[in-house]
Amino acid sequence: MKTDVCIIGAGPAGLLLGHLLKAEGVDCVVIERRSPDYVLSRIRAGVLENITVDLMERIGLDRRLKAEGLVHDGFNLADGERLIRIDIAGLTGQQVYVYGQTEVTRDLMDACEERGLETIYEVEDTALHDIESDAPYVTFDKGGQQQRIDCRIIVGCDGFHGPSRRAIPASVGKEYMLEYPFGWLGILADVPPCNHELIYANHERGFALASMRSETRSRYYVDVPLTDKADDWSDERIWDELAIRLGPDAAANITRGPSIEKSIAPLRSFVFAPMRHGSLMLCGDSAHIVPPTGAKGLNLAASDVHYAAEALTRFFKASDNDAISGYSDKALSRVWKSERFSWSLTNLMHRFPGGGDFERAMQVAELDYIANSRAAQTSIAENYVGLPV
Ligand code: RFL
Ligand code: PHB
Repeated sequence: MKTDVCIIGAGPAGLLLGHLLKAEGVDCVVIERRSPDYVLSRIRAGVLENITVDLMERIGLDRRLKAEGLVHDGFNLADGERLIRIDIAGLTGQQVYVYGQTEVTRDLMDACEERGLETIYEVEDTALHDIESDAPYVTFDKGGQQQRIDCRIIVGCDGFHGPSRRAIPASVGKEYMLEYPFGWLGILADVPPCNHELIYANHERGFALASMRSETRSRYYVDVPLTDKADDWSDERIWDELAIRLGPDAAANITRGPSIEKSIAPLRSFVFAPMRHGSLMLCGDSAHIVPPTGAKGLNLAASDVHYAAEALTRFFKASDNDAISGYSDKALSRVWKSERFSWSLTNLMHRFPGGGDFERAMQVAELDYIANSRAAQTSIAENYVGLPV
């Protein structure tokens, strides 16, 4: 098989890029290790920045998002005593959409056939070849048969564990990694949210987040030691813990119900640079991970895809070679700013094992500063809605 761009991974980054390239008339094929149902079963992000909404709009796949997504004008930081509301609409003139990553992926997946975006699911043993040449290719197994896709550019949208990043020689790339000493236990339940806006809480027993997917579906998180297993946490235990950590006002409004999903995700900050080597470009989690505090992961994947689609369109439609060589610096400049925001909000809102009185006093001082400073709230708000691309 031959195409211009071979995209590895049909998560949000891969499918979004595929649709954007198709719309520009750039030929591409997407390959994916899992089945469509498996991809849709992964419960992940819930808050969409403008860049993600804009891209869905640009490819004409924003109908359901606009109809069913919840528009949020603000969110809250709880410090054990009060709710500090960050009025993102008032401070930035922008809003965010609460609409699950699963739904974004479903909308992108459903449009593939109609738009002629070829996506090959359930491939095995994906391998990248000759990425330092102008004629790279990808091999994989499908149904027991080896296949090969020849292309001009490979884009690795294959997440943190995929093969693309690893195809770049160690002598060329640098990894920046920070692992946090806790994970987030997430629970999804068909109950109304306890508050109409998100609440991120820093309580002496640990972090909690009250989020949602709709008026009738809630998503909650608590931080837990990395040694805990999801089975250690009965639904009752999670609801009890949320009621304490989120504070009495939110607790009074919590509706309990059976979990329909429960899992623990480790928290890490990770950046791989450069995000392009030869004929290989990286987008999304294949190149970077943020801790979920601040909801940047999916949105950062979308901004990479924005830069990559622009570069690839200029390359294929206007023979502009500089577009591709400039991709990494452009994308990384925004990546590092999102990394900074996610890292600083994680540090502000979590109790770290071994954290002493000084660290805690710094959190108290910072939360008090935020509560009383419009400048501090504006800084948080403009990062939360997403920095310009
Ligand atoms: P994805 O979504 O991981 O998609 C990568 C796709 O590549 C496929 N793949 C391969 N395909 C072919 N051949 C191979 N050898 C392959 N190896 C892998 C995978 O099957 C998959 O379909 O990456 P992408 O598209 O870059 O999108 C990024 C977002 O998914 C990610 O940033 C966020 O979901 C991060 N994240 C969260 N972000 C938030 O903003 N809020 C959250 O609450 C939140 N929760 C999460 C998360 C990420 C998690 N992971 C990765 C473990 C919870 C979890 C559990
Ligand atoms: C979610 O709804 O899953 C969610 C929301 C905000 C975050 C992280 C996750 O910061």
